[in-house]
Amino acid sequence: MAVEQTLILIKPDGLVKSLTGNILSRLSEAKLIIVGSKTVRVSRELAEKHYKHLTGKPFFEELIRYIMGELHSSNRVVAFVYQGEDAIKKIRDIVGDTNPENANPVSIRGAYGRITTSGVFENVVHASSSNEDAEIEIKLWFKPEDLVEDIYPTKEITVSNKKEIVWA
Ligand code: DAT
Ligand code: MG
Repeated sequence: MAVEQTLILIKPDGLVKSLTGNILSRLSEAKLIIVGSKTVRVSRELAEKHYKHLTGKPFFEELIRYIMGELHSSNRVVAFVYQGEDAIKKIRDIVGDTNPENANPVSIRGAYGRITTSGVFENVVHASSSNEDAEIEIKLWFKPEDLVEDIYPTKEITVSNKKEIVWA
């Protein structure tokens, strides 16, 4: 079995329901290591890139509003990169089925997810579903310097006239 990386997001419903600790406890059963973590404000651009594969679906706009926190007055998610043997499947098993009504009741989505009356799957967490998706998603949410391991090739570039915010 190969060492893999996977992106986990604690979505706005997970945060407003104060489930971070519970979710991390469940995920720790996979015995993987965390190589990056951050709290991220989710812009529409980031949301649309993350869910690019679902563009055109009838639920797309609500899904974007959900991940942006517009359904929960919380414009952030907490993102993690987990690494280890067979990480993607191990995490997906703990996370459960996409539809929280179908998810195993002991999975995170089965225990804490719900479907709203307007049909949004509020399923608490995101987890990458393949190596290809994991690479695209990790590169979207994290910069190389945010991770404590060099998991993908990097290059050095020189950016001039770039404004940067530093501590005052
Ligand atoms: P997953 O998050 O399990 O990888 P996905 O990538 O197919 O599932 O879809 C991304 C999100 O879109 C999912 O977490 C919830 C939402 N979604 C998917 N199918 C849906 C549907 N039929 N109705 C409402 N929301 C849906
Ligand atoms: Mg997916």
